[in-house]
Amino acid sequence: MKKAKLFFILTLLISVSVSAETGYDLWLRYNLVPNKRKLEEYRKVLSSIIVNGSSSTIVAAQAELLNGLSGLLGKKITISGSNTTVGDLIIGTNGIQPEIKSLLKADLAQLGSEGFLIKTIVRSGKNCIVITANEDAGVLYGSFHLLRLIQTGQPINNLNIVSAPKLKLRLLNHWDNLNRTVERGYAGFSIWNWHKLPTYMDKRYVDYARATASIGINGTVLTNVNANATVLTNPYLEKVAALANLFRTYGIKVYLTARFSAPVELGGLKTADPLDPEVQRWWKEKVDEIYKHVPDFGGFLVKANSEGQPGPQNYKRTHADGANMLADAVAPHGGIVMWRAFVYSDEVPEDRHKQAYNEFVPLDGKFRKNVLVQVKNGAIDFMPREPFHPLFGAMPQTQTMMEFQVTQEYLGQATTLVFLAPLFKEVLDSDTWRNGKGSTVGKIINGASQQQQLTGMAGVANIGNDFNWCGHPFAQANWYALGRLSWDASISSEQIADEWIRMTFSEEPKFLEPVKKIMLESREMYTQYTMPMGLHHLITYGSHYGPAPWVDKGQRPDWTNVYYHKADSIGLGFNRTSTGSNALGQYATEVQQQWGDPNTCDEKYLLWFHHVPWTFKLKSGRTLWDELCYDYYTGANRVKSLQEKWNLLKPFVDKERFEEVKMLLQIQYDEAIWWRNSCVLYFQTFSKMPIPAGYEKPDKTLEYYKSLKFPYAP
Ligand code: GCW
Repeated sequence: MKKAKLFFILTLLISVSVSAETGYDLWLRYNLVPNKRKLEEYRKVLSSIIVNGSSSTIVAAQAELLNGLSGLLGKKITISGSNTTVGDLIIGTNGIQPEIKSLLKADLAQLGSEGFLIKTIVRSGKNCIVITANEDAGVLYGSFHLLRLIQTGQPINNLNIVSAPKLKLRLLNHWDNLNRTVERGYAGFSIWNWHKLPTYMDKRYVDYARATASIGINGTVLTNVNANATVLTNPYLEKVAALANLFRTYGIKVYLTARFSAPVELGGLKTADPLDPEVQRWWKEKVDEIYKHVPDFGGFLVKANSEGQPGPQNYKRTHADGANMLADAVAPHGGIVMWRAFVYSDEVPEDRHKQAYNEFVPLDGKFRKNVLVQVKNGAIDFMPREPFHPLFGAMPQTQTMMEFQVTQEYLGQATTLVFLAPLFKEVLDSDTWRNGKGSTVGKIINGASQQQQLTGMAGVANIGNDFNWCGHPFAQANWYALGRLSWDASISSEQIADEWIRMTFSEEPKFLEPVKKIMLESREMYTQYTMPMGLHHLITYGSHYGPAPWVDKGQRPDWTNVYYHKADSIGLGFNRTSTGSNALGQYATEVQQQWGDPNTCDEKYLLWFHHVPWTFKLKSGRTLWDELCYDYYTGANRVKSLQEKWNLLKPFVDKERFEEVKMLLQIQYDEAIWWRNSCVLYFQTFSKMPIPAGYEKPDKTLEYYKSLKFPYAP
């Protein structure tokens, strides 16, 4: 009795001590370090900063440290110029005293242009921390890293950190339109206020840049790949320049999407044929104009001849012809072209899975040095789980880069808690076997298993003008994860979750540990009740919100769902083996062996690669039909227990975010039941088998689920 009372009072005390939060500050909250012992330690180590240099980047690093440290340590931090010789923290590049520089010479040599060094050294008998780099951006990254160490409760007494990014291009791709709608955006409207730019600079731009730089992202593609040529006109280039000027400070380069038909639409030419000299001249002049506005413009991202976008094939030219024409235009300025491999045609009666490979492999070796082919993680389209894209490693003479989707188009949009680091890592760690065992996708794209001068990873952003940026409070973790993994793909999902929770919510173990578990299992959970055993593409037509396995009509067959699940009286799944579409044949032999036999294929890909009879026995001993029901019911039940787990965490989280997540979990649960019931009822019309005993029967009919309409889903 007494104990219970004490617990109640303690709970109350903790809950009043957590202050109101909107989520706007993301992982850069800089609240007072809650652990008294650690706080004392940090306070002892840090009181003053010596700042060398006055570039805007160094000034930004200084501002971040000042703001961050004074918040975290709850004390005033003094800043002095480089003429002071003794301080607790020394930051800078060139201005750093020569004797310190020579001490760190060997480390500096490993850093490249963006890496950083954080080291404890002794100066005049006193310990001090140095953050240095070869370029100022490195100092900014290092400053964020030091803050992260404190935010996550790490010791900072004896630091020796040498960190350099493994990939050169670490980008966000915004699918943002000029009218501020965001394609597949679930967090409000675009943060780019094109109408008010360039004169009105929203404070959000600075906070976006801070958050983005804090996780090592160094580029942003501002506009949708379904491109609008207007962004290439002078008034818009002025707006782009304003953003680029701001982002430069944070080491972030600006890129644009190029609409392939722009020479016709803007230039009044009769053609956009990439081999036409007039067209080439138009692009060269356009590019020169862009560089006048943005001298360090990064280059173009292009979606061509895909889903109705114009491209070189309109003129019987290849993707290489198109990419190279643009590459030649940007090359003199040091720009690059990222040419997307997300192509498939409804005129080709071939499994959509195979089309990108079929189109691109013959072009291997034909792209210019400043071109990267940007490949989605899987061959269909950002499903909750896909085997890695067969193009990785299949173009040894071509630089390929990764495209992940951070926005949760097929993963419950902004009403579902899904932590994506495990998805990203699953793909990066997949072995392509292209150059023998261990040539993982991660090593292909970082140039370790295949020669690549340019390397990169992009994530389709989940950012909008919602107060908390990403719609769902936990969706922020996916933006965070993309950045951390693009810097270093070897970081574990667990570490990323751990850091993010500590920085975004709390270090309290009673909160941290359960939330980490929730995050780490969230993607498996979602996959279990939306794409069991690799069953894919069952979403509503157009909005991609919720289940609709019955969709059998659409603008093109591969936009329907029956195309993918192939349910019939015999069984379920897409036969992609040699007796079917043989998409499997596009992988290395070892991979084919891994997935080729339904009896040995990893069950998470079973229905991705095989059409399997309803009576087929799974490892669990259950038949396919029973296993399907098991997955739908178990997955949905897991959401229920997720709700229960979250409810127990109330004492450790601010009221605002607690309630927000609680409400969203209720939506997620309702959606899980919707997935379960509609899919089980629908597939039952083929299996003709009963829902196994012990499972509650759906309370609504299949007709009811089929009748649901969502005309205003985002
Ligand atoms: O995932 C699909 C989306 C489209 C998107 C396309 C692409 C930008 O449904 O909205 O268009 O992929 O990646 O190009």
